[in-house]
Amino acid sequence: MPDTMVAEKPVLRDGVATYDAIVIGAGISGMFMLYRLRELGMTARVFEMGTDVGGTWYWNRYPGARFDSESWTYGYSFSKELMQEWDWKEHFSPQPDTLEYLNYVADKFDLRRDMQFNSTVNAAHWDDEAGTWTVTLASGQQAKSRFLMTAVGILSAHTLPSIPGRDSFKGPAYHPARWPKQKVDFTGKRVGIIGTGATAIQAIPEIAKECAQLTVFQRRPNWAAPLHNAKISKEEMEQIKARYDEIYAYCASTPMWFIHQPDPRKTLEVPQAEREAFWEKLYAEPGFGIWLGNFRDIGTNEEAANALSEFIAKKIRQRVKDPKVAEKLIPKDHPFASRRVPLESGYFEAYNRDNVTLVDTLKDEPIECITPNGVKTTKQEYEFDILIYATGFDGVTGAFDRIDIRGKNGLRLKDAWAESPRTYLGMLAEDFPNMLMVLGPHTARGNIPQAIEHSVQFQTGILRFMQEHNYTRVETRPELVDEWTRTVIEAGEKLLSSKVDSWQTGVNRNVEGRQVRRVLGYNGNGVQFRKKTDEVAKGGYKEFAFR
Ligand code: NA7
Repeated sequence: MPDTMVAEKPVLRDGVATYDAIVIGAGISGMFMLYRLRELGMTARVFEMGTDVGGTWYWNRYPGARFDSESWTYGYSFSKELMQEWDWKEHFSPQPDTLEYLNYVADKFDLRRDMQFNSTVNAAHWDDEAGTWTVTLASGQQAKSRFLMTAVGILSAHTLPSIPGRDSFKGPAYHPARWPKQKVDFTGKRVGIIGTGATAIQAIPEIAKECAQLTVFQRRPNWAAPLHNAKISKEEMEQIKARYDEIYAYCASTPMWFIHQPDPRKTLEVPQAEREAFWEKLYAEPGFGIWLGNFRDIGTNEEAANALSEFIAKKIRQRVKDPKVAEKLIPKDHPFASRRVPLESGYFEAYNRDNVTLVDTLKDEPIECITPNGVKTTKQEYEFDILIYATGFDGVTGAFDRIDIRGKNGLRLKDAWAESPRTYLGMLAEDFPNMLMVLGPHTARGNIPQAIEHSVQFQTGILRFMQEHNYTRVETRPELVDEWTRTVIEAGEKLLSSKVDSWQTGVNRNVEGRQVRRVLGYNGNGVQFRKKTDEVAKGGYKEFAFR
């Protein structure tokens, strides 16, 4: 067994702390990765930009932030004890409860002792001769390791809008992913919010309740459906706990690892009245059923998707009193479910309030600039006390791009992936030895914590295999990277979502070089993905090259 894989304390080499593994990020991924690395007897250091654990749930503290996936499918499943100890309070957990849960996990497994906070990783460079990664923090501190684990999240690189004068606003301006820890008081305030994605759709109804006036600047509307959240009673939680094995096994048997299974029927084969009744039922149910439990072809057949879109549009028209506002809120450029569907709690009703105004910046009033007082459109200047840029993220690859990651021969990851990521199973990137990516591009996602657990299990399986065989280096095989990249691209081709601009297709007009669609995830069936990774593991990881 190589010495670096049994040490209990970091070794000092040339005055630099050297670990078996360095993990970037202390969110759901980094926390579980650390737990597993310890099980393998490896020394590890987690570097985290924030001041504590939680990742997405640490940063996104904006009003209304919560899961729109069922809480009881979204926790860790690696510890039965933890599952039995933790009581979810709501079916769709609000951010403060989720952060409390992650703190509970960190305390229970004493994770913080191997974590360093306030530590932004600026660079990670591979030394091919030494077989080590050197990580440099923003502070200049360096550390070395044999393995580099990226646990950087798929929606962590937030982006501000590229609008002239953006920084000139004299009041407080917030991005929801950098929301302050102390409560923002909206009482009596005039608030402007730019963006109408999943984040804004959660935040708008909450802010509207508190502020004097809320003006929403919408570029393109998004489809959304009701969340139908509810509290979980003690008895209900006991029943959930008794069924955890069944719940998680069921999730693993669905294409996206959620509790929702697509209906095997094709939309247009079902008589219209029956179809509408089915949609009524899904619309009235909690969670992603309307998206993931719908007819199996809504994501691939345009006619089917249009029929469903018409049904949802009817709902919006019923819920929004002013027909002109309702029409503005109905997307016309993409069908329902072709972008990630936000689930909402009173979003459409918020526009029935006297203190909420919708500004259509695409057709009616393009934004010209941000001014010291607010937002200036082609028609008028709006004055605000608080401005919110709910303008999203540079999805999936954005967090990688922000770190100067260099592999063999000084190759920059950002350059290597300029056109398309190149990975095997999304776990390892070509030419980046010993860099294991939790939720890297081209991997299966769906239910994020379940995808994380699967990814970490697979990767720590590789590490265990290496320990058993005295290997110190793992790499991809180029021909299999070609094959996997083709598989991923082909799996996305038939999807309507591939034809629509969104963070999922890698488009973000606020980021240079992000105007062209790319395939960023494996959009095939998650069950097949599990089968594939299980086969690779059982077959002795022959698809990877070891030394
Ligand atoms: P999204 O879903 O990417 O939404 C960002 C929103 O911001 C979207 O409505 C954009 O309009 C809008 N936007 C972005 N830049 C601008 C500029 N420059 N001017 C006007 N409007 C702009 O991000 P979210 O944070 O809401 O959600 C991200 C994910 O988090 C979500 O999918 C869930 O998985 C959780 P556009 O549509 O581009 O016209």
